[in-house]
Amino acid sequence: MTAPDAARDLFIALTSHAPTGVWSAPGRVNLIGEHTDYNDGFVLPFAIQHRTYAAASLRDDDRIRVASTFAADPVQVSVADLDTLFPGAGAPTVPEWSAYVLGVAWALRALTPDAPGRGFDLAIASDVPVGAGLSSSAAIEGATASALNDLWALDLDPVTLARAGRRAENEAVGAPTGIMDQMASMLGQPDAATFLDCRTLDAVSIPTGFAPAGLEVLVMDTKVSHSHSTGGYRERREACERGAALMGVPALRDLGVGDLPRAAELMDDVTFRRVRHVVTEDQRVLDTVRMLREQGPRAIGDLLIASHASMRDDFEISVPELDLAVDTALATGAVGARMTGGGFGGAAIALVDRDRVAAVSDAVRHAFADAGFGAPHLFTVTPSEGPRRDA
Ligand code: GAF
Repeated sequence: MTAPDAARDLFIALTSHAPTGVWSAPGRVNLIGEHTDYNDGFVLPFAIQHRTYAAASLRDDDRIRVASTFAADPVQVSVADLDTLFPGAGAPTVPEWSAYVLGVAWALRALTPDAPGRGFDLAIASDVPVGAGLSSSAAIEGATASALNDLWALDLDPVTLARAGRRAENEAVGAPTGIMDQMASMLGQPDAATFLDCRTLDAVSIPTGFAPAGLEVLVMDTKVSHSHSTGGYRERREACERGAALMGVPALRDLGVGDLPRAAELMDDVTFRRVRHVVTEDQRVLDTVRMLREQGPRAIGDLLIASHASMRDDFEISVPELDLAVDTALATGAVGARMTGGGFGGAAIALVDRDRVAAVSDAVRHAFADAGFGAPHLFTVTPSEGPRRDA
């Protein structure tokens, strides 16, 4: 069954009637610019064809019922509960999948306190792989925000909806993430990546040119699961904040590669390497945008490779499975490859000639089997559109 049908069927099982509509939002792949978003820096993600669907209707009372194919039981609260459900950053008080939905409802209510928020029923189904670093959570947030924006007649713009999604993630779920994933999902366009300045939230659509160049983006999901509400992500963020404070700047965005020698003198080795990753990664995003514009996607391979090395050696967020996927793809002729997303598991991407996708995929499968790793999930993605109403 397709995900939109699953969302609709689940909605009918929950309510015994058809939904008013079905809304969807995509997951994302980050082409380059990792852990730069919460440093006010640059990112270049694109929305993918995998989407999360929310079938929804308003109710006549103030109850909220949310159901998901991820979970056996629906969650019920009242609209009034939203005001007290998420007191601020910390452990969620509802099951995690529902905190993404209820957190968005809460953030939208906080943004529009005078709007007459009403109860709703909402059922979620998704074909975005969960735990793969492809922003299944931002897709839930985007689908929910789009549904409520229409049902509650809020008329909010995509950037405001993205901010509400991020607020849900930070304060309802308790994951200290940046704004990249929500913006990537909200601003997705076919055949283009979103070049985002995470300080100003200025976004420019950059044609990727993958298809005309005969290239595919192969996702290599290691199936090593990760979570950004726990340890490593938060620690990396704190190291970046420490580095910025030692350099006397508001955020690492304010440093350039020319500042690195001074940074090396001022901080311990670990903090310095975290800073060096972010500063050089910001530069790689700018270089990638320039290369895409001037020479096309074949020219960005070395930047992707350098990005992976920086995450592996300086930021230390890769895992052996990600390194093996990247190394194997490159050894089998990929133009470039790197892990994508927050790290500590999840997926890597490889930019591969269309007629080499099968060979690279076979090589990665064999390398994983030889290393005794679990089988990876391999599939190609294309830059795709942002949220939409499907029915
Ligand atoms: C995760 C976060 F949600 C993003 O905000 C970003 O920091 C990313 O990790 C790393 O680039 O996806």
